[in-house]
Amino acid sequence: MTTLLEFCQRLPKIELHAHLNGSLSERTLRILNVSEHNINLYQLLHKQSNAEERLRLAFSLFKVAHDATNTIDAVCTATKHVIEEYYRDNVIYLELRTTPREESAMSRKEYIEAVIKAITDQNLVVVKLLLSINRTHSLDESNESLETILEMHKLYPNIIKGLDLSGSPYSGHFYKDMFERARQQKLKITLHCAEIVNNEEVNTILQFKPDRIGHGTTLHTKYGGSQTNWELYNNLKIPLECCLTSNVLSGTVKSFKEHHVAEWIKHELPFSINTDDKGIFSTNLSNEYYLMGEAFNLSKEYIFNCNYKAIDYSFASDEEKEQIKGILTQWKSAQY
Ligand code: 6MZ
Repeated sequence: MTTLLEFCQRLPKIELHAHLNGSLSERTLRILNVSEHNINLYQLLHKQSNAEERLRLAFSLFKVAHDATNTIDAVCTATKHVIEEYYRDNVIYLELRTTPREESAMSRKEYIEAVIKAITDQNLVVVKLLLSINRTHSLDESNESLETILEMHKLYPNIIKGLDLSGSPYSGHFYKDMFERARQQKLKITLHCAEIVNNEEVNTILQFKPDRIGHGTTLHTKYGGSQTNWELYNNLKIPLECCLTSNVLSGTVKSFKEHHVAEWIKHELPFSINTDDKGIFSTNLSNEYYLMGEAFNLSKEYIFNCNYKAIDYSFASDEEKEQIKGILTQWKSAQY
């Protein structure tokens, strides 16, 4: 009889919310020649007791990863190692997201090409790329980024599947028109939403009807959401990308047992389980399923179904979805 953790580890998994530069493990940081001093900064997150400070600290840690991936080769190496680590965790379908960056040694286009090279050079995992707009960047910078993203999407329509809005929830904007434009060009849209209480913006995001929502921590009235937004969400039933460890460690959720996914489980609303930033938060997808299972006393059957449903929320083609469902069904029948 396998334990719940073993079950979660063996399960072929679907990851829909993973930021490339938040996913660099200590091992990858060392391969990229990051100093031990900077690697040790990652441990600070576990020691900081003030919740708001923890979220801010998490955002400052991205700087370490960004400094380590400021050349074409480093971006390619980082992506390769991230994919291999997902593979070792039995992830069979991965949607990796990243913010195209312009550095002195590379353009945004070269950044995206480096990530795509690492994706196409391997055949361990089916990987799709979502490109992110950072909500804290200026409108001009974001527009420039969008131009490149749309151009690259035309070149790689089977790899680049979506546009994401991310970045520190404490500042910045949701530039609706930009996402509307991307949607018209057939990119799927996923937006970080309600990481902190911000009911006005949440309402604008819900009215926009993205294909998926990241976190949604304060959507429910119990966590500061407005009645209007919660009712609207319940009508729309947009799949939620949940990231338990990230939310607990960054302090937007008090504990695993108090995680808002409880409401999605209770009301049978659509959600997927994800890692967010497996490097920064020292986790992996097996661990995330295990933590949810433990916190809410869920059966292996429930966990299997939860992971299976994530396929439908993914941005894969219908044919790819059927193939992945086939792998899961076969795996399940081999268990009994
Ligand atoms: C919002 C997040 C995030 O894009 O350089 N990012 N944005 N909320 C979160 N929850 C904790 N975790 C990561 O990966 C790092 C970037 O992803 C976004 C931030 O903009 C961060 O700079 P990339 O690959």
